[in-house]
Amino acid sequence: MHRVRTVLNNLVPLAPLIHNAAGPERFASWLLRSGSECAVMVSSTRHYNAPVQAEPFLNGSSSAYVEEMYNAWLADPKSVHVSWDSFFRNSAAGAAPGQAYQPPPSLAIPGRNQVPVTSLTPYLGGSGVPALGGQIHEKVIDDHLAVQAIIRSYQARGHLVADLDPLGITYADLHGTYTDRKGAPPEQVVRHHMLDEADMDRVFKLPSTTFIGGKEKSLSLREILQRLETAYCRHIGCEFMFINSLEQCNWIRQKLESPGIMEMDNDEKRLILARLTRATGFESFLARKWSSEKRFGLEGCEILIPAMKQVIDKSTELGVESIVMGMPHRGRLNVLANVCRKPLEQIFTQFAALEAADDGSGDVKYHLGTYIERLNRVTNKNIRLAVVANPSHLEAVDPVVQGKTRAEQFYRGDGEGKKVMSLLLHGDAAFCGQGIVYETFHLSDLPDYTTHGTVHIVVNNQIGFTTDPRHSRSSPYCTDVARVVNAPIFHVNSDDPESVMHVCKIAAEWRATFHKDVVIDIVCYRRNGHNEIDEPMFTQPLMYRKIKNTTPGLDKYAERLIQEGVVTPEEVKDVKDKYEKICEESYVNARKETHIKYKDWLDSPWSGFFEGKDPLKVSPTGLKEDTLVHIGKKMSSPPPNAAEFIIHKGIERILKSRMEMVEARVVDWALGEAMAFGSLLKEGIHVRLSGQDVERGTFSHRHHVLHHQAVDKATYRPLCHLYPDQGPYTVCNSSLSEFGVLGFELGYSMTNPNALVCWEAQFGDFNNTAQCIIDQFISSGQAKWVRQSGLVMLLPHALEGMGPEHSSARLERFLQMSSDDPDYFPPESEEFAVRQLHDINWIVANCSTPANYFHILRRQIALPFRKPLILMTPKSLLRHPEARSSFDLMTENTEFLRVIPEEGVSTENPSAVKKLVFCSGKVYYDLKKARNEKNLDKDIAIARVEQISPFPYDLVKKECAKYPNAILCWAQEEAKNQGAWTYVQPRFNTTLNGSRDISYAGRPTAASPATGSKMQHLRELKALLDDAMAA
Ligand SMILES: Cc1ncc(C[n+]2csc(CCOP(=O)(O)OP(=O)(O)O)c2C)c(N)n1
Ligand SMILES: [Mg+2]
Repeated sequence: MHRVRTVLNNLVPLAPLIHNAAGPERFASWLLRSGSECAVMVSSTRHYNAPVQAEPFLNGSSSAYVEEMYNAWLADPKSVHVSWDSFFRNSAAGAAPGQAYQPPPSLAIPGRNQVPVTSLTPYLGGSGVPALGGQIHEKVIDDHLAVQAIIRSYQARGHLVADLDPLGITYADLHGTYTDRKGAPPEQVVRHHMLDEADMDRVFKLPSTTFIGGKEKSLSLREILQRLETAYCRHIGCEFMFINSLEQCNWIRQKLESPGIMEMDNDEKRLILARLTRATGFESFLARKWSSEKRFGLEGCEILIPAMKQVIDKSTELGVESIVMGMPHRGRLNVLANVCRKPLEQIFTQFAALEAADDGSGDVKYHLGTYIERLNRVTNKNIRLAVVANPSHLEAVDPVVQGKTRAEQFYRGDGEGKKVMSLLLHGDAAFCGQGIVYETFHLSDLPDYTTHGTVHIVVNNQIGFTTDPRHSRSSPYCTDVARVVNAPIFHVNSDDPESVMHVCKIAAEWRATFHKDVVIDIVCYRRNGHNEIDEPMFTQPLMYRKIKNTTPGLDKYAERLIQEGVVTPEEVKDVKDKYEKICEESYVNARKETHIKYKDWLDSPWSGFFEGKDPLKVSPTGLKEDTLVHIGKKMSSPPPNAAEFIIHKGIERILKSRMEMVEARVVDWALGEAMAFGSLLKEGIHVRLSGQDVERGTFSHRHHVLHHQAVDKATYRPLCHLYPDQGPYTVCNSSLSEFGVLGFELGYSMTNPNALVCWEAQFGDFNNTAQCIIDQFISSGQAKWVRQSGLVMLLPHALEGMGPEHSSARLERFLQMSSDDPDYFPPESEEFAVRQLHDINWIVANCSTPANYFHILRRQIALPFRKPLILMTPKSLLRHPEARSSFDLMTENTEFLRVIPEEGVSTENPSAVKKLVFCSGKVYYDLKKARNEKNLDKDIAIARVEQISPFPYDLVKKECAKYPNAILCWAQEEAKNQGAWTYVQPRFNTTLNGSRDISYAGRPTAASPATGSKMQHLRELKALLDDAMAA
């Protein structure tokens, strides 16, 4: 809240200047406050000062029209006819009488709530403004225009002087110093206005753009100003006039301006007090019992709890049944206790140093998630609340929450978001500092990503750790990022609980009405340091001196309600004591616990999924040939209404070649993928493929959406029309975001285990802009939060002479984060493979055939548990004539091959084989070609490690044993410090147990993933192939 002065300096208010001999006046100063205290004061830059009486059209009822025109012109000069534009411009520039006029368009019929200026004549008596012969004096018009502009000023900029900050340091600008300016808005807010005290009791017609009149169509200027001050300049500051929809602007005006709109009955007030008491009591209880524990308490913003409950109550009342929440550390335990009503025992046991009863590494208490189904006592409806577990990385959970919400809406058939909604909480510093917030906002209105409106609440304690807003943002408000999606933003003073409740109610109603995002910015403070053992006076001495002298919000509100006679002091105490007793009892029970259970903190339970399943049994992934043929043909056929649906000639060719493949019983990469997706759809599994340009495929190979060449938006998605009762298929081009979209898909994958959710990077290397989702959620999510995900990351990867970028998906990083032990060869058994998969954090693979790609995708669903799959995918192999697979490798009794052994002539006499080369991915085809060219087919065997992690120790051992006299080599196209080498080397050593060595053939170490020179690329490739083929 340190931004007001800066903003006001930049204000360009639009009120007309009306001449007055007394000179410019600040009228709010003579109305509402004394001395220099003033409300919005406008410095006019546009002068509507042509002597309008000289204009022949400015008389009678046309004045109302002119008034509307002028108002519209002020808002946007292009919104009016050019003749009006030129008239107002000329007039503002001071054109001589009669000169500004150009013939206007025909007069419009006066709209609802419009009153001809002539009808005001009776009101004008006292003000000495005569109406002569049916013609209104120009002052009447000017004064009405002025009043209208004033109203608009309040609506647009009233928030700048609203009393929003409980500390009263609001009025320091971003680069100023802290001073006690409470109640004293800056002098710079000047309205050069020529209406004077004598005008205050004149009555003005109200325009249709305000609701301050209630049923009244006109009010005195004094009353107008009073009501505008009440609506816009007290404890609520609303930014909404940038919203492009008139309907939405009017909706908000009505919610803020209607007389008496904020009135509450005593029961409502008592409810707020009770909730505030619990929120405050919870923190002070923890502070007393565990004074030296970090908990990131809510002190200074306890109102958050009643606020969230208000949003939930109202939303439930409006039909919502499930709320998915994401939030940072601040106040999280309080939210779990008092919003979700998580048993206090479970929270308190987290403070004791107890053993965990289940597997996993767990997480600190203020990161854990939760899931609760309970009765909402206010609305008497059942409601599901989930708080999604999150890492320390602020805001990273935002897109995850959105994905989870979207998935829940999808499975419930809630296409408009009426039943499921998301609620996101933010800190002020993180909300404006983290780019993921922007990425998440940009998903909010995309057809395949929208959650139909999110309520955002910012705990704006005016500090981030030790940094105050003067050093943490350049925007006036911490919430400005929300303006990009036209979300209304309600700033509200945390010390006025009723105002907070009012904006929460509006926010819930806004979401239910328009299904768009909305932001509540609770301006508050942080009573303690960043955490409870942190000293804030080191860095914010003035602010914290102020905080020390600030009465806690609960005490202020209790006092107020006592004064109003709503409660007695005894009642206040009673509510406090009761909650204290509840906490004490839970504390006693918690002390009896001997273990903590991570499962108590699961945010996405998959009820029924694991029950009755053999945890080590994988269903078959091979298919009946009929199914392959059926899907293959569908993927090769034009839309059923082919006669009307014009497809591109190139697509016709692709479909034809697909059909030829089906007839020849082979698949290429794209067809193999379609077989995997299609067959899962046949089994009722939902498949979702999301990422940049995935519909066509970056490399123009997929074509899952065919476009009518003559009709906009007419498309055909073959995979949606395979079987009448198939699972739903979603393929969607995403916004150009990785962090946001990958997070979203991860969230989507959390809702239902029976779905194949895939995210594809445009090129694999772009995954690094989503690194936080990879590190914090995908690789470690299960260990920290006992939450599984079968998300598939498709990462185009291979060095093909395209330069440093677009070559490497950074396979080495994924492998480095794999959790299997390089020194441990697990016991060999029938279940070797599935046990390994069960125990690892994720699967990393680099397939070289379409059949293997097909199987590994299907295996994601065939597994009795879920693991993320990180898949390096090819580029040139998409069209490589050898990178095709026969149906024979996909039919029943076939499966994913973790290692593809050599199948060529060298297998005829394995003991004569001189060298066994292991490799992975596309380089196999280069090696094979080089071997053939060098006539070494009998001498060298090549084995492909398709699943790199978990490492197929058993199969690698078998391959090595097959060629007892061969030297062993690992060949890769990546640099030595990249690719799989550093991962496989120790694992080969473990496999071989010191009996044989394995050498390296590949590029030398490098800082960059690939050269930018084609020539250099080819030279390097030749060298590595020579090396791999050398004896
Ligand atoms: C991405 C990220 N960077 C840095 C941090 C370290 N950190 C933890 S809390 C915090 C300050 C957060 O300030 P704000 O968002 O205003 O929340 P508050 O603690 O004030 O409630 C910082 C910098 C983090 N958790 N995440
Ligand atoms: Mg903060």
